[in-house]
Amino acid sequence: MERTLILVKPDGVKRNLVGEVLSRIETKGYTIVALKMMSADRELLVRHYAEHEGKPFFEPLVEFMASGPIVALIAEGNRVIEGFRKLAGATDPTVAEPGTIRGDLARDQGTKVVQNIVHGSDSVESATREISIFFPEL
Ligand code: DAT
Ligand code: MG
Repeated sequence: MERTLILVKPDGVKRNLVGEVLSRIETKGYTIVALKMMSADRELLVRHYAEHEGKPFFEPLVEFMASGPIVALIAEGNRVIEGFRKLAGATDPTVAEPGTIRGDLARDQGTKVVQNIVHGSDSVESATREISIFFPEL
């Protein structure tokens, strides 16, 4: 069965949207198989976002993701990687479709990095890599 790494980012936790995000994952029918609230340090975040190193939003992204607690979880189900990306919606919350997490719950805050409530792995390879970063104990 396929697995994906999902994060509720600091903006989602600050705005008390953890329950709303979990509810959308569960209502869709995916199974949450691991879940924790944590503070991500810089070293972990640099590994997680390695593909973006050197981009203008990289430092703001790492700083934002370290700015408060996050919730990390593993969801499981057939095609969950693609399915959660659809639930999350487009990266830019202004153009994310209504009905999606980002389209319904986020907007442009005028910050250097886009704040969009959730992260979801984008491929089987990313999911395996990201799960081992956030859940090394599994
Ligand atoms: P996604 O989270 O949809 O997979 P991504 O992996 O391309 O998007 O980027 C990681 C995060 O970085 C994204 O959720 C928000 C932020 N981001 C992406 N592109 C950006 C940009 N052009 N300007 C500012 N922030 C950006
Ligand atoms: Mg991504």
